[in-house]
Amino acid sequence: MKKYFILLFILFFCVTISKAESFELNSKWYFFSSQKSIVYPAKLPGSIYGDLFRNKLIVDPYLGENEKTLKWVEDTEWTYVDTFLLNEKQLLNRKIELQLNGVDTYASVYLNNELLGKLSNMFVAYSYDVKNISRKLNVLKIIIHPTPATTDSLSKLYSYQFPGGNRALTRKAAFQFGWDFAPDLKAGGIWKPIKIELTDDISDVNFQIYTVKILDSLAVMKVNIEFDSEIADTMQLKIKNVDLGIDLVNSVYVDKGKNKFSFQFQVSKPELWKLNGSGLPKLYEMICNVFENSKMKYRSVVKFGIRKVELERKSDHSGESFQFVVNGEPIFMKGANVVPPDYFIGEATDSSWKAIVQKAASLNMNMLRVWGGGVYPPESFFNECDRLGILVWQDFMFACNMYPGNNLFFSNVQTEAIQQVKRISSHPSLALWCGNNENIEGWNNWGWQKQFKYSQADSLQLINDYVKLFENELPSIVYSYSEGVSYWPSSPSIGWGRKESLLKGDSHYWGVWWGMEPFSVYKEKIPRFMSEYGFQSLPSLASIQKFVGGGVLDLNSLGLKNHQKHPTGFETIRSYMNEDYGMSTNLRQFTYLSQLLQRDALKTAIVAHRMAEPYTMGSLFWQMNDCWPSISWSAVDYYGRDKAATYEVQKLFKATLLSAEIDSSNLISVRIVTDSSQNFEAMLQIKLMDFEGNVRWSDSKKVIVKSHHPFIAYQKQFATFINSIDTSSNFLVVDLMIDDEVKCRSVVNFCKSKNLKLKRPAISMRRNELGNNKYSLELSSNIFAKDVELSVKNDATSFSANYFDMLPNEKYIIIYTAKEGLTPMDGFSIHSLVDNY
Ligand code: BMA
Repeated sequence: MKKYFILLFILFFCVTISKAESFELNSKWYFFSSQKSIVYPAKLPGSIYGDLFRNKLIVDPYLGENEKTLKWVEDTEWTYVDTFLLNEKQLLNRKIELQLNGVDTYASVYLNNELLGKLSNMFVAYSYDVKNISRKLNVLKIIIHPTPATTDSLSKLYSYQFPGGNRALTRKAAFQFGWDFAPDLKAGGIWKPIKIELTDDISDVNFQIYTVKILDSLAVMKVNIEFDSEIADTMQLKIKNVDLGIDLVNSVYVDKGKNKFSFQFQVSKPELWKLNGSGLPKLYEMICNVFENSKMKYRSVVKFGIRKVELERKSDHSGESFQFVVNGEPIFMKGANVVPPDYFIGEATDSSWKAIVQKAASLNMNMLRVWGGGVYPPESFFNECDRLGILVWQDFMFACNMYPGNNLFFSNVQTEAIQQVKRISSHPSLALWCGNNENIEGWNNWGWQKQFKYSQADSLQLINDYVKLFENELPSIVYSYSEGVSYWPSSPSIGWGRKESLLKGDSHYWGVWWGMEPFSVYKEKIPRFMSEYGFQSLPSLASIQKFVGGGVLDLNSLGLKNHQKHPTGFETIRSYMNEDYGMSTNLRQFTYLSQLLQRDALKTAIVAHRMAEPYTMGSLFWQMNDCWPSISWSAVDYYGRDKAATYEVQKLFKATLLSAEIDSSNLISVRIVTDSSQNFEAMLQIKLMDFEGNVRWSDSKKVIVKSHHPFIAYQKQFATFINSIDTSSNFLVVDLMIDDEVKCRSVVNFCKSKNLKLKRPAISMRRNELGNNKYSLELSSNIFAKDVELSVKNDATSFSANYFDMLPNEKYIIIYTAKEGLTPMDGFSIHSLVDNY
């Protein structure tokens, strides 16, 4: 097959547009269970549980213990039916395509009583040419078969059990089989739109633009255009962007069947796509048209950014680096892990996906990792990442398991991977494809071989299948369809119990939480890139009230307990709490203190990671969001309410970070790191104060803060001071000042919070209305107030700062925005740590 290009620079004239017509089948759907004949309206996209709940056929699965009564739904067969009309003109189209973009998971699809196919992968878009069976009135029927029964029967094909159970056998989101932050209700549904596409000639154009290289004032870009053609002919491929002055036409010979064309173009003085915190993520739009004799056959528009992102791994004296180099500069990645925003994934809206990205940007993050136990996010998520300058670490959807390697499974996965890689890869936000979450860590460290009594032959088979998929097939798909995007086989590459995990690769450090180690261990376990670590907390009381589902609201409430899916979750929180904050006796206290603990854990870790730059080049905590109302590691709960950690993370991920700490020999060290590209001069001011505000000692020092260069800005041996003061009622405050303004602050207590001799502060407040539902609060406390929590009824407000320490007689201005339609100060309250003792 010979393809030839003639590069012409001509302006097009006189075009006839015959763009493919497409429409979604999203109305008039109804559904029923195979045992019952009553039909009910269904919503598409959606979920079986969602439809049952909307029709008042089941109780709310997210409420209290309801989950436990609803398992029958996953064992039932459900049928979805839609009727749609095609007019005579539409029926004349040469091709009528039915596209099923996401069905979860095992399903049989019938159009006008003809079986089109059997579906077995929720991550694959299936399409069928239905020209020959289409009529004016069409009936589309999708039968969704129960997952448990299907995977049970599949398991008979294997002589061994898979470590994560039967979920290994199916291409359904792993977390739907129950996870330590999710319920266990496997029924799926039609989770993505179903469309009819009517076309005359070219059925599909996959149009991608990549950055080949960026030179001083020039960027070289590459265009890939791929499509199926029903005819062989000479055609013109045209790309156009007025702002960039690009108007190129390639004349090509198109074969019947699959065609792929590539060519390059240049952009002079490009405005680069930059990361949140590093500049503006400039996006361009390119129009791609395909013409045959001046007749437009297809039109596609792609947004692209001019940027280079590479995962760089180079041997060094300690092991191997692991850093993302963006437009030639290594950048420290600040971010979190993302789970699907709804357990019933078809119920997740575009705005819920976008909200995750918007939150990340507001928390000064520049990377999100999409965890491999969930789903590949929709376009809305990637578009928002493109728009806000957030890089995406994208796992393939495999987690904490070993997977089969037989032909049927393998080819199913190949289709999935090719489709997803093609769909996602040209987004400027995509930084990395990663094979799986914790599969190789599990295989090497979790004792599966013994637990599942694998013979040598079984083990060999399992690991060979692993290598075949994650070390051969997936990287070769990424290489073929995702130009310039790096691939990493498994996150993490080495388990957290092994010292090599700190020398190379990425690390999931779970010694804190799973290993019950103190938070201070984060300071010792410094890896090259920390892609997971975290600590659980309870969501706010307003959220708990919403999901517990009646009864007495306390720690023993069964409705509350059902939302804690970690086997030792409450005990683990309690044990850390006793250590640092002391016992708590009621739910309110437990909630507040659990949030402080989570904040402390993330603070210790993030400071340690950022101060270790460039040895460590990333810190992604577990986990950004929730898939249901849950007691989990999330920073933002299912209802979108922030936790104490959220506010802290926002400070910790700011460009400049200041940290003051006292070690066991009473040495005070003040460290600073900045992501700012400019060095700057600032003043350090250090004060030792008692809780009444008397300054016992102070010092100051001029410092030069160098870009990306963490350093010890101040150090002092404090042993003599410590011996002469009451450590439980004095504290140190360190401010980084520029032009007399405090830019960063660190408050150091000399003993654990539970041992502080806190007194009840009198906090005064003045409120000013700023308009647009915004208010400013001017707060002041007569004495030191620790971990001040501002709240309103239903948490109907977001505050510019919360869970902060107040120095005696200092003014604090907090801006808050009341949620629309809610009385701003309704139920306003101020608590601080002392109220809990
Ligand atoms: C990590 C994740 C998840 C899990 C989390 C908390 O390892 O990969 O599997 O939910 O730990 O236990």
